[in-house]
Amino acid sequence: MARVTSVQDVKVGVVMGSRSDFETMKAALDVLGEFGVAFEARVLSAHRTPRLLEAYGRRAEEIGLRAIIAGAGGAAHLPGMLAAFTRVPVLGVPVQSRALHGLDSLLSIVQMPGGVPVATFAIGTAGARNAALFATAMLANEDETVRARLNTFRERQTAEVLGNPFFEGY
Ligand code: RP5
Repeated sequence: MARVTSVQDVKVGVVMGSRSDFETMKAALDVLGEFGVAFEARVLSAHRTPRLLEAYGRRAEEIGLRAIIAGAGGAAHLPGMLAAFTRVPVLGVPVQSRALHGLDSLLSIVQMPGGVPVATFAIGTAGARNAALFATAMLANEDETVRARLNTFRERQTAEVLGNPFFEGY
């Protein structure tokens, strides 16, 4: 995991609406750790801790966050409300809900009114992973080390697919 020596080092904030989102959002933390991107992670709820959410949004720019990854499920207002409080780009991850399999989360996050953007990713762990890769790509624009790591990752991923054998006989 990325080592953080002071709050000023933190580049990406990862927030989730409930502890129950951790299983999904862990995928984002793993990717950031893999690329050596310094992050902070916490539970923050649009409905259960609205004042804390506002404070987090207002502080985001001040501490130099380059992106906030926000995961929530069901009536998933966390990413949108954060975007209302900060100009720091918000990357929304719809967590899979039990009742509607995450379609509710996806629509709650993606259907923002014009003027308050949230970049919305796939439902579940693929979305959490991709949100972290996206944040890493944003940081790669300003950080040579992160850029090199991302290039290596992409090359390896391609090589793995090309290295797959044909399924002979099928
Ligand atoms: C949302 O409600 C959370 O993001 C979570 O996905 C969902 C359910 O939360 P719990 O009842 O499990 O705490 O706010």
